Amino acid sequence: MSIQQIINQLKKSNHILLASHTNPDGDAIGSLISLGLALQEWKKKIRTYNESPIPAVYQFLPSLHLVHRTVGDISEFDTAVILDCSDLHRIGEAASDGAKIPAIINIDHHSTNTRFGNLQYIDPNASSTAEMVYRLISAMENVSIDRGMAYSIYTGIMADTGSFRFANTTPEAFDISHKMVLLGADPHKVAHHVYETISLNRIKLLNMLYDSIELSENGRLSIMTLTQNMLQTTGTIIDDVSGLINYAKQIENVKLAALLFERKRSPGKKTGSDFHVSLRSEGAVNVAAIATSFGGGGHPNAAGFDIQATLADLKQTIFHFSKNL
Ligand SMILES: [Mn+2]
Repeated sequence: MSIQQIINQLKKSNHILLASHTNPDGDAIGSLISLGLALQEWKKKIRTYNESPIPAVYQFLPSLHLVHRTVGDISEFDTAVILDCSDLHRIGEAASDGAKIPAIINIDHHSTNTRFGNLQYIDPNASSTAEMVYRLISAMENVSIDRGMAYSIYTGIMADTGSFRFANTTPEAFDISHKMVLLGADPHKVAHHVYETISLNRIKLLNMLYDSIELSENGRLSIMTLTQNMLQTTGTIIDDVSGLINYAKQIENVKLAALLFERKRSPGKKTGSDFHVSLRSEGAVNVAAIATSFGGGGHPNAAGFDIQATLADLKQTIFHFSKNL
């Protein structure tokens, strides 16, 4: 699928819905805003959508007011662009209605992408969806990347590469970031907002999260647990799960880290709660394969899935994977 085919579709579209995954990270937000701004340059009628609140650390991004938490009347859209989602369902509750939009463009860098939609632009070698959006915008006539787009693209790449530390930190990631800095994105400002601003309540939550860490017998698997009770006690809302799990992964000798996030507490103890499980690994340990076996997806070293279980059962299931490490 060529970028040009996507550009042709966008050109003939009148009303475009742009959406990225729930519980958005920097890449989901950055790619959403930057492409939205570029399409506005084309004088297209757009609606940028994300079901979840934007995490506090990303509130500094220019043009964040563009992002709505409702889709509005779905029949008004002739085209949808789905960003950073391995599956259409990742956009949340709007997915079933969204599937009815006549043209669906799927732009993503997850190797587990299900290739949904009418037009796909999938590149597992891209550092981030923001990098792919950069390539797309660069190919759009009469659009020049302004400061707002530069901030969004830079933040997307920085977030998905873990500040240029992860294995997806490619020459292209640096090259595009360099260009974005020249166009006005201030790396210190981004880092300050994303990493150096933290509330006391958040510190208290981190304290509980550290305390929740358990190691497998061989010390190679770590589990961190985040419950609704912890959020309530500390008065925090969950925004960036992807950032939290790194604490469990940093532990010496740990090859696989899991964050068990209790999304919704179940009323009855027997049925368990709704959990989102985030997985991170080192080297050859493929967590995308584990996540896929539970109906989820992701990258070889960063993946996740949803499951309904009791916390005790879920821990046992996850600890089982330590035997192969
Ligand atoms: Mn991404």
